[in-house]
Amino acid sequence: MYGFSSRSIVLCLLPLVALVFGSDARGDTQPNVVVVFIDDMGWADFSCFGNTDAETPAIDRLAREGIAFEQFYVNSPICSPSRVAISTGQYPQRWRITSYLAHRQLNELRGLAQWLDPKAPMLARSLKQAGYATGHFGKWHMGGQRDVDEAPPITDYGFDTSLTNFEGMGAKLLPLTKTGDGKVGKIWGDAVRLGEPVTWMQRSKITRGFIDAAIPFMEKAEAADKPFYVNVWPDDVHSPFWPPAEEYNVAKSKGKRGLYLAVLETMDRQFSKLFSYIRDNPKLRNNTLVLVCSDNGCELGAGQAGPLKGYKTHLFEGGIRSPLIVWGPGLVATGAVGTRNTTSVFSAIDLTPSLLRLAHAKPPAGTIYDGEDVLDTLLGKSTAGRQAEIFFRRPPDRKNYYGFSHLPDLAVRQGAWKLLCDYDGSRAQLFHLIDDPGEKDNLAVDNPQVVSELTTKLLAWNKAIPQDNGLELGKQPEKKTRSSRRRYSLQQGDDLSGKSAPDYGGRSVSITTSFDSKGADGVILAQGGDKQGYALYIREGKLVLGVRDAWKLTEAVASEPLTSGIATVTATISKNGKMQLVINGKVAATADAACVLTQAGDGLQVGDDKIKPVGKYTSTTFAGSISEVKLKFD
Ligand SMILES: [Ca+2]
Ligand SMILES: [Ca+2]
Repeated sequence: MYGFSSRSIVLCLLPLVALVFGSDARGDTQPNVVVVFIDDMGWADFSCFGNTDAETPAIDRLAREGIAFEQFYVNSPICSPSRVAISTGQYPQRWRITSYLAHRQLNELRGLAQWLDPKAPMLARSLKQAGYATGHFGKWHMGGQRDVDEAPPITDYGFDTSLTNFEGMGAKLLPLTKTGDGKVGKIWGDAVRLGEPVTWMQRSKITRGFIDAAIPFMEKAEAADKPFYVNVWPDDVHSPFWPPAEEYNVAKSKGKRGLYLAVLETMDRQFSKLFSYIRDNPKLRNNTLVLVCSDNGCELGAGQAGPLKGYKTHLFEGGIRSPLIVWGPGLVATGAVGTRNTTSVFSAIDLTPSLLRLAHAKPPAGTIYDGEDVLDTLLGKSTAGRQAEIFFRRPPDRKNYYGFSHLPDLAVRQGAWKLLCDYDGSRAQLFHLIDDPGEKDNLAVDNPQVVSELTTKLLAWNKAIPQDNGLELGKQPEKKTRSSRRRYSLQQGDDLSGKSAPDYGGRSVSITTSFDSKGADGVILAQGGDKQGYALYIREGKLVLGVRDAWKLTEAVASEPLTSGIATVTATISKNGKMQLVINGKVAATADAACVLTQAGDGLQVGDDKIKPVGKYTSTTFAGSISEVKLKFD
């Protein structure tokens, strides 16, 4: 038990949790389990967690009829690793998934696996082996996204069936967007390559789409007299924010947060269908456990974390603490219904061993979970937290983020204490989270013994698990002063990255080049990635000038294919985003990106586009010959 009332904590010397299950007697009943894992929602975003700017009545009702946990953690402040933790009961570092999975090259750069190894001890597989019908409905993001299109299907991870979004293999729902003026668009269309069938739906209805697939799955399991384990993991409330078109204009007038809150309320309304389906069916009502939490903290300017410091990607509480609601009228202790648990400290890795006991299921032979069985606490029969500390490591690519710089690399929560430090134990910060949940008052200097003992444990944990490239990527760059260089003369194969990349933010761009495509598609020049940047490329024989701004790609596409021989081209982007393509002295295309260019992290390449792609290419590396490229920024 944790002694929250006392600061004299016992630093227990338990090894990194060793919870090996023996054989469990199979019980008479195996409750159904539904896990709702929301994307990027802040700790204080449900109205029952203090949001006064929006209403979440469906979720609030679950909390009133169940238990709301205030000291629950996820095991990473970012998508993919948090998903691995809740799915396996193990720290995600063990599986080398420590930041969001992206393009192959970017995954390699950060020292990540390309996808979760299907050998991981998936909760789903253990439940399936115990007789459960298992279904995953929603965002996956544990492999199969961007150009990584040969990841294993979700059904290789212990699920009987799956329906996902743009970050997973197999059947999927992809989003249509609609603004207040009725303008319809599509996003993430590239994800079609990750598997079909694809159903295009309004972005604001996709959560309902997942629920509409989950309910028949549950009905079928019921009809077959099988217990079910169902994940409903919405894209909501992750950006970009697309509330229903009829709400769009009003929400947008309130800025990013207005759009976010409209998405949050829309999600809650959609979930009421799922919760009502379970609540109103007497057979399900008393034999189903529903858990609701968020995969990581909120995006800056969107959600909120109440008193907690920091955002998504940070190891501060705002990045890793999540609301948790547990509902199950036939399972939760009667006296605990409608209560708030403000003291029990545990985390997403603890759910796997807990749910296995609930289900009378066994882990794979030889599995050692980092998680502990806290089932009695989930059901309101105990207030014990996990015994061992909870350890955290930051995503390798998030040393500086959201205006925070030089962020700590590691963190540990033990009892009331939280320690954050760098990989080598330096720059320790120590907070007493009961007195100071906002991590304002660093008590490290006054508590050298606690700092020493927690640092030792934290470094030992970090040393024992696989590393990523966080140390290298987190090295502080020398203070970057804006480059005054405005003219560049470049050759095919040039790669200007890091400090040598041209500074184009807020400037106009002029590209003058001559090349012979020899009939090949490919990139003439690209700077940036799929969030910000610009590129000149040949696609299906036609020259294209592309500008990315906040993920949105605007293209000026030449109406006619290039003729054979050398082409002389001038491509310009004005300071306010007006684009023009001139081929052999004739204006071939214009477009308006309606933006001011923003400097991107990715560098500039001639004849290629490395890391993340700016444009939509049929071929990235250019097989033709580029005789020269002149770049000018004003
Ligand atoms: Ca997320
Ligand atoms: Ca790039």
